[in-house]
Amino acid sequence: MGSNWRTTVSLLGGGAISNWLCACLGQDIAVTIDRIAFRTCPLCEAGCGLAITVKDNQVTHIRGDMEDIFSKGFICPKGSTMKQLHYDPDRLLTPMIKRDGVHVQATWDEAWKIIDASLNRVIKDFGRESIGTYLGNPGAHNLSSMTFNRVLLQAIGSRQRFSASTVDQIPKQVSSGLMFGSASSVPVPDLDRTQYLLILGANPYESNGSLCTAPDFPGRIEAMQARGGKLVVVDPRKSRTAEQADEWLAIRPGTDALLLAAIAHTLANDGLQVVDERLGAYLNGLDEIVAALAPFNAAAVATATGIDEQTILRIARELRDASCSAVYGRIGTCTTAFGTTASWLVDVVNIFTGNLDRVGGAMFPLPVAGSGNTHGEPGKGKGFRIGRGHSRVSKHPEALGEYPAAAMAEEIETPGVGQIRAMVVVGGNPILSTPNSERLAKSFADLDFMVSVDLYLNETSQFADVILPPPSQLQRSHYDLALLTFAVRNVANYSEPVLPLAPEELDEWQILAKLSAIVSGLGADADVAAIDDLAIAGVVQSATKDSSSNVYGRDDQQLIDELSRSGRRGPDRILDFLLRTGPFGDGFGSVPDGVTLDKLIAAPHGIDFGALGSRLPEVLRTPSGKVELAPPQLIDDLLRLNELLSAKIDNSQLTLVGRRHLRSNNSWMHNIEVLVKGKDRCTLQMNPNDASRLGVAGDSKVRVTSRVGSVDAPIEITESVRVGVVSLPHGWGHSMPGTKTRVATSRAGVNSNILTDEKEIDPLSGNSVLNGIPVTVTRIS
Ligand SMILES: Nc1nc2c(c(=O)[nH]1)N[C@H]1C(S)=C(S)[C@@H](COP(=O)(O)OP(=O)(O)OC[C@H]3O[C@@H](n4cnc5c(=O)[nH]c(N)nc54)[C@H](O)[C@@H]3O)O[C@H]1N2
Ligand SMILES: Nc1nc2c(c(=O)[nH]1)N[C@H]1C(S)=C(S)[C@@H](COP(=O)(O)OP(=O)(O)OC[C@H]3O[C@@H](n4cnc5c(=O)[nH]c(N)nc54)[C@H](O)[C@@H]3O)O[C@H]1N2
Ligand code: SF4
Ligand SMILES: [Mo]
Repeated sequence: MGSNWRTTVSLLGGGAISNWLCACLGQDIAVTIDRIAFRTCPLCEAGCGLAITVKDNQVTHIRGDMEDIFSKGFICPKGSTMKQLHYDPDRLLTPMIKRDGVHVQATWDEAWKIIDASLNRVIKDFGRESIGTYLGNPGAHNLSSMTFNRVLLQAIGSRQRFSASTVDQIPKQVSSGLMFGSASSVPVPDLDRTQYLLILGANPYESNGSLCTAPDFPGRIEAMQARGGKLVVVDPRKSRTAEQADEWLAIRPGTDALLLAAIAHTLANDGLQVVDERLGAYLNGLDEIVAALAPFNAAAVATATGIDEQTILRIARELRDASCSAVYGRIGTCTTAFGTTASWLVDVVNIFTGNLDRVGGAMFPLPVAGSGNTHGEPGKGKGFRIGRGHSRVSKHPEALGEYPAAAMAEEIETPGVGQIRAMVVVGGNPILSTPNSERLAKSFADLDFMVSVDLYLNETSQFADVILPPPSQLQRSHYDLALLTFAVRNVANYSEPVLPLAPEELDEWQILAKLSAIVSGLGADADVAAIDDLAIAGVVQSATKDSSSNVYGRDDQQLIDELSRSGRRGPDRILDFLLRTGPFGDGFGSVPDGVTLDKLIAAPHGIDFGALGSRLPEVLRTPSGKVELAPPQLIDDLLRLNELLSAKIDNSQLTLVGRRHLRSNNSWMHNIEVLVKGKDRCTLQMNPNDASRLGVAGDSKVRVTSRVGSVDAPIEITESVRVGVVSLPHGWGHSMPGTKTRVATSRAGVNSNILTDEKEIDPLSGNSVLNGIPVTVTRIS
């Protein structure tokens, strides 16, 4: 498979691209260019289009693709660093195996043999439940993982499943599942048309947005303000997004659910006329929720949230009275003890203002491929459940087929049937990303066996007996199967690989398929084609059996043959099927103008299927066919929330929150010099009032201590954090021995998850509490 060079070279003869190139690069450089490849950036959720200049099969430049239908040339400083990432001398190119405690290069054959012997020995001695898995965040941006991680989990056959979801967005998926019947049905703010946006605990000026795919999120916010719209940001820090806001509300960490409950209460108390008019027909449980909200009036929550009564009443009414409005909550609302309840209340407020499923409000995307809410009977379904099983040690309920990442250490440490003896980690760095990292690191050191599929020898993969390196981001095809399901427009972009695989390299899906074959007992020499054929057969079968699918009743083998005629295998073949059977698909001929992978390949800047449209009630998959406003688990959780109202506030207690920086990406892009150079970013931010109370000066180093651990960090005194709040970014702490990330190690910083507490979780979703950690700060002399 090549990349898009033929299309682009022909465009270079004239037209927009060549003009742009000449303007950007100068005529003389432009003429020596071999090709420009177009590729969606997979680093964060924004999915910006990149234009990648390749000379003699070497990437020379990366810029924003001006013609990308969604991002229109926008990129952030990370986008162009796919080049540095690809050429990073520390990136692993061969498997690594641990010999006498040291990682050495190995061949694939050696690696497979060790894995075959060791994993299957653990399975034989202790059973499948003794294999734990942790899937990391980059998998959500990776077509190979999106299509083959599931195959691997099934092949392993253990319930000991963990992922970065439980240190991230799972509360929003659980609340969406309970309300709308599918965890895929997450409403997103209709950014380009809204006139009032209330953001809680998200900082898209640094993060570029999450569960709301919108390249150039900042530009879209500024366009809203330019057309007279208002931005209100709720955040204990004056983040860059808060700086841009028309109003900043410096909330006390962990209390967003109270604020949202009070906003909903105010709207209900005022009469809810809007709901009756527009959404009434689709709602279940309105009376229950209104009754359950009774204790949470604006006056009652003022002290706990730190936001005064009048402000709360005003914001509620502004949301209702705006021509259209949307409430959007992210990390700061999800990674708290009330993550699911806060996520639910976000949508309750959107409903109470009449703005759910409405232009300019919070809307359901209609994803072009692979969404859980575009198949099955429209408008009705089996609904969504949590707690279909419980974790072995602490009995945490299952959510979305996994257990809390916070429970990984105890599951590894605690003897008994089902104790985890071996871990398979795919694209994850839990030693820096999950709570009480020091405990987790100790437990990882005690594993009988571990495999990491990772680009780097880093804090987590250093524990692995075998590390299997996927190719770089530029050497694989791409389609944002996960993130496009949360996009503010219905769009589709496919990218072919920009650079070829080297002869000894395997694509990531081949690695995952081989691991699947090995744990299935097919041996180290197993052929991955058989696993691939099983994977496509499974996907095809579920569609041909689905009476609402455009291929319902068709012959499976005939469809597979048609898909395979192109020579495609692996993720691309599966993607073609998902596109063709999706809401815009060609249905294998039944919809002649419908989309196929070939059509996407012919459109290297993507295809725009338009602005979001109304999807109620078709989007619902609840048994009632209604929006469940008052799921019992969530109504019950309001009792727990009520306790927060009366909790005593200790004004001398400091509370730790996190933050992100535009030039970072969780834990793993700190090995790119251009991104980390400049002044130290891993500082503990503290308000001047707290600093003077504690006697710390601007050049001090301080020790931050929580229930579980302690780290030393330089202080940064700033008005941008609320009094009583300190902030330390996550993803740093690259000083562990045994790693090989030389740039990162030279600017190691400290790991904020040494401070976060694995015992503190949102009981409904199992999500970790990563914000609002009680800490003490002392000066180090
Ligand atoms: N540059 C960059 N971009 C990224 C990432 C990255 O690491 N770096 N990571 C990517 C990933 S995986 C994700 S999930 C997204 C996350 O994207 P966002 O959700 O936008 O995440 P953050 O930038 O961490 O913003 C969270 C905000 O919540 C605030 N906060 C903390 N506690 C509370 C609280 O109790 N209440 C309220 N209201 N606010 C609180 C913090 O101060 C912070 O400003 O970003 C993605 N994009
Ligand atoms: N305190 C605190 N902790 C947090 C957060 C926070 O806000 N505060 N945010 C949380 C969030 S939102 C998230 S998503 C998690 C992230 O948690 P993780 O997913 O565990 O961590 P990442 O830093 O994303 O590390 C990803 C790993 O994947 C590797 N990698 C990169 N690309 C690929 C690839 O294409 N294939 C493979 N196989 N490997 C690859 C990298 O080298 C790295 O080792 O962190 C969470 N942790
Ligand atoms: S905003 Fe995200 S997707 Fe866009 S260039 Fe930056 S890292 Fe890539
Ligand atoms: Mo995340």
